[in-house]
Amino acid sequence: MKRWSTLIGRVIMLAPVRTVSTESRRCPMLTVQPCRGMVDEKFQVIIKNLLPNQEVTLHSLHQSEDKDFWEAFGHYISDEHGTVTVAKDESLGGTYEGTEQMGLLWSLRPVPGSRSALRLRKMNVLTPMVVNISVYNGHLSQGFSQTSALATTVTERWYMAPGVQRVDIRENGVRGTLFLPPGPGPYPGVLDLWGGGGGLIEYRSALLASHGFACMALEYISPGELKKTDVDNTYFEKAYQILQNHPLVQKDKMAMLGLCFGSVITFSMTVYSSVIKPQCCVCISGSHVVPVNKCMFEVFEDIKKLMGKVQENEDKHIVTREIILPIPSDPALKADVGRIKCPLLLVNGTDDQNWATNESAEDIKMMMEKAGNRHLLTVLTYPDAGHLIEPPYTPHFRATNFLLHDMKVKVVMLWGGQTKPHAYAQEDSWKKILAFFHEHLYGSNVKAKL
Ligand SMILES: *[C@@H]1O[C@H](CO)[C@@H](O)[C@H](O)[C@H]1NC(C)=O
Ligand SMILES: *[C@@H]1O[C@H](CO)[C@@H](O)[C@H](O)[C@H]1NC(C)=O
Ligand SMILES: CC(=O)N[C@H]1CO[C@H](CO)[C@@H](O)[C@@H]1O
Repeated sequence: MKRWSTLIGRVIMLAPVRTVSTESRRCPMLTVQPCRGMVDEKFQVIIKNLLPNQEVTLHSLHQSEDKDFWEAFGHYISDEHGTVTVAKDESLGGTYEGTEQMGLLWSLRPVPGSRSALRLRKMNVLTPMVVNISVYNGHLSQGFSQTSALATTVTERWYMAPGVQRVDIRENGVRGTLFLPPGPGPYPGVLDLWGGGGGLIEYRSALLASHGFACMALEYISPGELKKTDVDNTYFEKAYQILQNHPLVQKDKMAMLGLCFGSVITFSMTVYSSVIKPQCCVCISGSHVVPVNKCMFEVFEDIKKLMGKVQENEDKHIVTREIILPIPSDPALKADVGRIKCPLLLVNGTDDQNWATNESAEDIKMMMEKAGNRHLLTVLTYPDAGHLIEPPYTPHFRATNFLLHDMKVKVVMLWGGQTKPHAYAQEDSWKKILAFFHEHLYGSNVKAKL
């Protein structure tokens, strides 16, 4: 008896399904390939089995290590076969528009109602960035969490390739993390410096190790505190030597990479140090003004004196690009880049609101021209890119919270840039940075693997 009634129940429940439109027989198929990949690797997102000309929204969702939710989305219309191919089809609206294969990542932003002025940064590179990609019926712009998706795929984005080793460095007072590519080596070495925000930021080094470079992320400003006894020139020299003397590093294939304040140090060390003699340097959003012949504490004291030149825009965001303007003509106030003896790659964005990188690049070019080493300089200029030119597909942050060192003041710093051109700058410059390192450290013109 029981079996029969169950069966009848089933038949009744199934019956209407047979008679309704074809729509309910369709089960959209969403694929993301590779679903586990490197952060600088493109993925292919394809939706199949939709109705022809069906409006759908592709949505990405990420929960950061700080537990904030970030999302991006694009509006699509399927083709006559019921397919959407993100690499070929246009997003008609959303957080990005146009044919943008990686828009679901570079246009990520905090979901409405989040804390303000956030920046997304991966602190633990031993775990991947997890991004859920979903497809929704219709063109939605909000309410994703209350709507059920037609399909979802969980993707992983890694900074550390399989086999890359992460080594803590606490030696001679130096604080850093070394990333070693898989295999016996030896490898060229890259010393990697981030900017004035301080802390130990590992993700770019992990990614460079994934591309075959022994890369050391160096902490040189402890967040929130600077002491007179802190870091001076010898600190960077010690760090450079630790990397250079590592058994898996090729002593005569060394490079420095800096962003913002890290660039200031790169210029200064390359020009003045008798220990730091790299084969090439990359400076992103940097300047040769503010020579670091002083300890970090004194440099920040100097910068504080320039605070009168700091501006606030209508949104109360801090704009610091003016503080080194006009570029001083007094050679004592800037690193003498005419003495640089190795190839130098500068990366700048024309909408940098944090540092006068436009003008610095011009001045560097002039100084090198005069000194006869202009042939060593390559400048990549990106229209409408901001200050924070990071690895590919990192979301664009126009303004974020920032702690002014030693003043214990939290401000919102304006970095600048427009999202789409900034994303382009990140993708293009990364390829060229890798190619530059390959050329000058591996001695070949091997196209960087991307
Ligand atoms: C992503 O999807 C997985 C599997 O469904 C789920 O466990 C996880 O909570 C989702 N992540 C977010 C941020 O919603
Ligand atoms: C940088 O230079 C370009 C071209 O000269 C200019 O349009 C742009 O406004 C400059 N950027 C800033 C932030 O001043
Ligand atoms: C040295 C150099 O090429 N500097 C460039 C930096 O960006 C501005 C804005 O596009 C250019 O005008 C400069 O030539």
